[in-house]
Amino acid sequence: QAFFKPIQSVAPPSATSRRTKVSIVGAGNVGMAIAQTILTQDLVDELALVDAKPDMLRGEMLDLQHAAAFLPRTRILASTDYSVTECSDLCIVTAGARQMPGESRLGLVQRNVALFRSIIPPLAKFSPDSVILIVSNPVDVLTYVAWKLSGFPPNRVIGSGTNLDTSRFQFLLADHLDVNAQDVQAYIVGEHGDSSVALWSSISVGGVPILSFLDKHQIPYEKQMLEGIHEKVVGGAYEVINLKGYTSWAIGYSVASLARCITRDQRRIHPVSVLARGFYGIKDEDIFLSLPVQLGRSGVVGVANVCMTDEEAGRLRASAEAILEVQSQLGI
Ligand code: 6V0
Repeated sequence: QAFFKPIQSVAPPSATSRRTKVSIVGAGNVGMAIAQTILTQDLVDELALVDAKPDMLRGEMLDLQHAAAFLPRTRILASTDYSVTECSDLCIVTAGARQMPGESRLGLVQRNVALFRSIIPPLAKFSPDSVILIVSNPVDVLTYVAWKLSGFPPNRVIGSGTNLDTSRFQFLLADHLDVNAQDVQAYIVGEHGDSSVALWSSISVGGVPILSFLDKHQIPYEKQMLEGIHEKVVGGAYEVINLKGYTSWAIGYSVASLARCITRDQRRIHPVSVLARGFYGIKDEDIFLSLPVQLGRSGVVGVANVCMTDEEAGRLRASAEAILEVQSQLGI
């Protein structure tokens, strides 16, 4: 109860206005970068944080709450108890074990699957109508795991996938062509990471299809140069991790852009990890990988029919195989 009322009530506040709530599980480097970007962009009415470390979590919550005078009004909650996430529109998962020295990729995945068994069912229970967005790595396999553990329809379980790889790609292309990255239409699809696929044939800048323009005007370009740009995209995360220990700002903006599209029903196209069965020649397997999809309040609204060359489609299938190899050993 307030000790003094500075405002004299005239009418009760509207009870009918729709409130938007986002929850983030994992308040580490990535989770907090996402939280801070979402707050500064005025995307939600309520933001809930969950982590296994109660003191650090409370510290992060207070630190953000203390910025209230400089931020749009947002209720910030935090708890180790999942009831704090109740009635979320979007649940973002960044909690994850880190690779230990000498540990295989599969070993890491198996530890993360065990972690997800304690995270996904309570999220699904407290927000049965939400969209679940996985960021923890390996993101494609863990999105599949989250889909299985949640019991949600596939349109409501997505992974941040190659949304970040695509942004790195657009940055490098924009730098190379000396244009604004927002004018570069280009996608990286497939696995988030080593076997990702750059869709060179569909790149355009300001409506100019780049490769067919070069071909038409017989301007020579080196395929090696293109491969070099893709290699920089794949190596981008490793480089940042080697230099500063983790990545945070770009993934924060990348996931906030997805949160905006979903909570505001923006229907924009983002390359994110989705159930790929039935698309681009991926036939029988329940695997998640990134395709350019249209996102809205209900999650995945549709999948874009991008024209791929035979080579690009072949690379996408190879990327699917790489994911399936890990996934098939999980026994989930
Ligand atoms: P971090 O800083 O170690 O944060 C992880 C957080 O998870 C910590 O605060 C832990 O306490 C918490 N946590 C661990 N177990 C649990 C649990 N059972 N319940 C609740 N919280 C728990 O790691 P960081 O934030 O740097 O990275 C998080 C994950 O994001 C990792 O898996 C990264 O590999 C992944 N990234 C994914 C990216 C993508 O593009 N998909 C990009 C960057 C990082």
